[in-house]
Formats: sequence, C-alpha cells, structure tokens
Amino acid sequence: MSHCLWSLPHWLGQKGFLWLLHVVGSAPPAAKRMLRLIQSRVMLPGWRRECWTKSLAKADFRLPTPSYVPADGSTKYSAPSEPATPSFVTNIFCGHLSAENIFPFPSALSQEQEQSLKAMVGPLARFFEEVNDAAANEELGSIEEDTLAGLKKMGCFGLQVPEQLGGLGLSNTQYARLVEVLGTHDLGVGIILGAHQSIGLKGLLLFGTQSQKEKYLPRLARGENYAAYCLTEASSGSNAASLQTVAECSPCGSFYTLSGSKMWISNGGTADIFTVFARTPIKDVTTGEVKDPISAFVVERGFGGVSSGPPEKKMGIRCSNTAEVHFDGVKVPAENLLGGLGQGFKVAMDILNNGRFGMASALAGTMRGVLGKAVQHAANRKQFGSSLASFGAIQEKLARMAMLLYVTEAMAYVLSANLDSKVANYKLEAAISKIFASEAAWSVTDEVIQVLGAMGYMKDTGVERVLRDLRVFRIFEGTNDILRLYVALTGIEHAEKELQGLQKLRLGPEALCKEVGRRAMRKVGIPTGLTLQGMVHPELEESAALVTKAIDLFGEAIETLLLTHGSAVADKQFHLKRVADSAIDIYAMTVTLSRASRTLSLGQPTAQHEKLLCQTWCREASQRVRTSLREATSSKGEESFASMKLISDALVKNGGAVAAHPLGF
Ligand code: MYA
Repeated sequence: MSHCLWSLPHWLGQKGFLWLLHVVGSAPPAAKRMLRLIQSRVMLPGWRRECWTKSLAKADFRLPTPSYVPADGSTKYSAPSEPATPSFVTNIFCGHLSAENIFPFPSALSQEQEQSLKAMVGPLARFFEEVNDAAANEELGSIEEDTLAGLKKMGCFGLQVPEQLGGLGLSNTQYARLVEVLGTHDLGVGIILGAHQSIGLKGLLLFGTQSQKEKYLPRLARGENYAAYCLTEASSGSNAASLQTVAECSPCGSFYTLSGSKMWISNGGTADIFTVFARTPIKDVTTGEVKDPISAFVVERGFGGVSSGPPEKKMGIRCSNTAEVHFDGVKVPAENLLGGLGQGFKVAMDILNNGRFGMASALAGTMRGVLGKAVQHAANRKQFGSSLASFGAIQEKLARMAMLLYVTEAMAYVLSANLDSKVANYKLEAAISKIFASEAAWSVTDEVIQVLGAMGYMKDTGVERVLRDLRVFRIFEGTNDILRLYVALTGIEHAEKELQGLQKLRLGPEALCKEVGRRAMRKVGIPTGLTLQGMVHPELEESAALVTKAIDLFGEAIETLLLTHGSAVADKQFHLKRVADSAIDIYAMTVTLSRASRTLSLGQPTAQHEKLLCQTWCREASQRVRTSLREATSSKGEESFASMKLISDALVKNGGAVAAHPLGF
C-alpha cells in the first residue's frame, strides 16, 4: 500500500496527483480519517513511517532548528537557511516558513544611533507636551507659529535627509521612533510632516539623482518648502494606474508640458515642491505605435501654471492642508524626471511601500497615548461600589487594547529594522502593517471612548479628536480594502508560480516526491514538520505550534483556491479578503512571538506580562485563521458569499435599502 502511494505521482502525472490530493482533501471527514491512517499503525508499517518522517526531516522546505540558547543578549538564535524570497508573508502562501527577518526580533540600531535617538525622543515628547497644542492647531486649521518654528529648529522636516544635505540623516528605525511621538500627541502635525517626508520628498531620497537631491533636499530639510505627493485624481483613486494627467515631451526633448489635476493632496495648498505622476506619450519610431507609460516628475510651484484649490473641510487631521492641485501647461525641465521615463508607476508604488512603516509606529504611539487615559479612568472611577477595572467587561477591553498595541509595535519595529537592513522584499509586510495599525488604532481609540463613557465623548477629554483624526488612516495611502486584495493577489501569484513549477516537473524526482508528500500530509491535516522550535522561547512553544499549524492550513487553502478557481480566483474578492485576513493574523502572531521571545530571553521585568499578551493573541488569532480559511474554501462559505452578492445587487438596483419598513410606511 505504502509503495503504491509513493508511486502515485508517477502513474498519474504530477498535475493529476495534485488533483487527487485536492479531491481527497475535499472528501468527507471519514475519507480524510482513512488517509490519516496511512501514517498510522494500521496501514503504514513502522519502518515506512520512519522513512517518511526522515525524508520529511531532510526536505528543504523545513527550517533547520537551531538550538535555543537562553539569553545573555548575544547569540540567542542561529540563522536559518536562505529562502527563495526573504518575505515571510510571501512564503506562507506556499505553506513555507522563512522567519529569518523576524527572529530574533530584529534591531538595526547601532549603539551610536541608539544614543542619539534617546537624546531626541525626550525633548521631542516634551516639546509636544509643553509647546504644541493639538486642539488649538485643529481650531486654527494649521500649525501654530511657535510649534512650527520649534519643529524646524529640531530638524523635523528633514529627519531622513542625509546630513550633508542639511537633514538629520536618520535611519528608518530612528524615524519610526520619532513619528511615534507625533502619533501620541498630534496626528494632524504628523500628517503635515508625514506627507512631506514619508511620501512628498521620499521619491527624491529613493530615486533622485545627485543633482536633484542637492537642488531640492536642503530647502525641504530646513522646512523652507513643503513637499507633496501627487498621485490621486478625480477618476483615479484606488486604480492608480488609470491616471490621466499628461506630460508631453517637447520636440527638443529639453522639457515636458504637464497638464492635469490632482485631488485630495496632503500639503497640496502649502507645498512648493511636488512629486507628480503623469502619462508620458512615447511614439515608437519604427512601428509608429504610441504608448503612454506613467513617469514621475519633481515639479516646483515656481515653474508657473501650478495652482491649488481651497483647503478641503475634513472630518479630522484638520490642521493639515488637503487640496486639489492643478497643473496647467507647466513647463517641467527634462532633468526633473524622477526614476526614468516610464518608471512612474514603480516609483509611485515604491514610495508608498517605503513610507508605510512610519504609519505603523505613529499609530502605535497614538494607541499608547489613549490607552493610558482609559486605564487611569478604569482604575479610579467607581461604580456599583467597585472600580471599573474590577469588572470583566472592562478588563476584556483593556486586555484587547494592550494586545493590539503590543502587536502593532512589534510589526512597526520589525518592518523598520527590515528596511534598515535592506531586506529585499518587504512590500506585503508593509501593506499588512498599514492595514493592521490603522484598524488597531481605530478599535483601541473607539474602546477608550467606551471605557471613558460620556467623558470620552466630550471634546475637552481630547479623544474624540483622535478618533476623527484616525479615520482617514484606513482610507489613504491605499485603502485597507485595496491593500487586502493586493496582499492576497500578490501572494497567490507567488504560490501559483510554485505550483506551476511543480506541475511542469521543474523539481527533480526526489524533491518532487518530498513536495508531493508534504502536500499529501497537509491535505489530510498531518503537520508537515514546519517548526519555530529553536527560534521562539521555550515557554512560547505552544503558541509557536499554533502559528506553524496556521501556515499549514493557509498553504493548503491557497492551493485549494488555485485548483478550484484557477486564474478566476483574482476576481473572487469575498475569498481574497479572507485570505488576506489570515495572512495578516499569521504575520501578527509571528512578530508577536518574536517580540515576546526576546523579552523572555533577556529576562526583562515585563517578560511574563508579554508572554500572556503573546499567548492570548496567538490563541485567538489562530482561531480566526481557521474560521476565515473555512469560509474561503467551503461550500457554506460559497453560500454566504452568493447571498451577500444577491443582497448587494438588490440594494444597488433599488438605489438604497430594499426591505420594507417594519411599520409598513
Ligand atoms: S497617496 C495615494 C494613495 N493611493 C494608493 O495607494 C493607490 C492604491 N492603488 C494601488 O496601490 C495600485 O493601483 C494597486 C495595483 C495595488 C491596486 N509595490 O497590474 P497591477 C506592480 C511594488 O497589480 P494595478 C495618499 O493617500 C506589480 O507587481 N510593485 O496594478 C497620501 C506589477 O508589476 P509587474 C507593485 O492593478 C495620503 C505592476 O505594478 C505594487 O493597476 C497622505 C502592475 O501591477 C506595490 N505596492 O493596481 C498620507 N503594486 O508589471 C500621509 C503593484 O512588473 C502620510 N505593483 O508585474 C503619513 C505617514 C504617517 C507618518 C506620520 C503620521 C503621524
């Protein structure tokens, strides 16, 4: 029997065998149980079981399991092998585990950088406590003069601009820690500085030529000029590649004529330097065919033909300026092309990818700030003879807030350290951090208001402003819905390529057999041997097992979706949302395990508390993964999705709610 099983791939061809696994996986539980028996005593003799296990242990999809050395702060973990892509999130779509950028909890700060950062954090926090007035800024619709002067003096407009160009030359981790302070005190000011640096001048930092940098960065770093990032247009929001602004090259090739309008541009009314994305028609001299790829340009307001609309009236971040920007026949010198002709979409996406880490740390700062208010209130306010903090309903809220903060901080600093150590592929991790942080901060702040009760609803408490400020973070820099699709589709595309490689027999016979064996085990729910042992602290091994199990389930679900829907899966947004939710939860569990492992290994005073945060988070998150994946791959899920589609179609057809009013009129 066991011999027959090993020969199956050769009889059926690999594609057929994968299909067989898929069919078995979708079979009733009784059939699955029978397959599980293959590895059990009844059908698989002991020696064969041993062979199977040994062969799995040798297979290259397993991480080596370096022995865990409790910490003296030096070598706690050893480095695992090199995966095809370094991205943890991308790899889980194939059911692979590559956690070397997450374990041990990365820090890319040199001692010197740590010292200078410590010297900056305290004064910046004090400045925001003593000088800046967030409520006054909101009322004013801009930053108060003394705050602005102070920010410029501290170098806050050029945090990452190289020192030789007048900036502070900070690393991503240092930047993240400082914007955390902004996030704690004033998100509106954070947006002005963030739109200026995280995206406005980021194109110059990432893609600028030396002369572009020398021309623009010093004045931007001094805060003499604000920068803005101009991508969005009236008919081009989430679908960024559909933009219509045009930049036509002059016959002499020395300048481009830029025309078009951009919408909802942060700093749009106050900036003097713009990173603008526009179509650049190019005629192929041999075929005569005209193409219009997107290119990026650095545009000065002073070029003429640049105008801005009035400041938008917004729900939150009111001290920041948001406005339309119009370009009317602006003559842009050819040397202001940024990143090469036709490279604009890549430039736009890379800027966004690279800026997202700041959002996670800023919002962690916001959460830390408001959480303190809820805790103090819960501890001091008495009702029914006891403090609020003694009631389970409040305890659950506080615990959830603490977990969300803990995970967000872990994500933010894993990501910034990964950027600093030049990890090649971090875009899915960056998108997840943005999604997670913006939703966590919203949920925490909303619950803080709930704990504070009526007091939380009052303006003077200062939390309602934070909630209003936060709302846009789930919308801008890529809506969370679009980013979820982006995460799911990019990951699935990666898995599809691997599956195609398998089907085209790109693997050698031995590797193929192992791969098929792994899939067979995964299909019937036998752990495939993924392990975080040796990387997580021993006290967290149970939680780590939940992560590896979740990765097995996830890899299996992705393959099922691919085999069931083929390339049509790209249009299955009900499914893709659940795939993205699972990826987010798995990444969140993993960074949390890393953070808590480090604290435990260092024996820090908060270690047992962090262990609790981590274990509780992993328990709940792993359950959510199971639920999401079940919905994405089961017929019950399909029924729900079909019903939701019908409900939505009816609403759209009716132009609003369809159900009759309960009173009948
Ligand atoms: S700025 C405006 C934000 N707008 C958006 O984010 C637009 C969202 N849309 C998109 O991102 C794209 O259109 C999507 C792709 C993702 C939907 N990284 O065929 P495709 C490659 C690298 O999938 P589409 C704002 O709000 C892809 O691999 N590459 O494209 C400011 C492919 O390459 P290839 C990527 O279906 C607010 C090619 O592109 C990425 O058209 C102010 C085409 O791909 C990517 N991400 O759409 C905020 N995506 O051809 C202030 C795609 O080689 C900041 N590709 O296979 C504040 C900061 C906070 C700090 C402080 C606060 C206190």
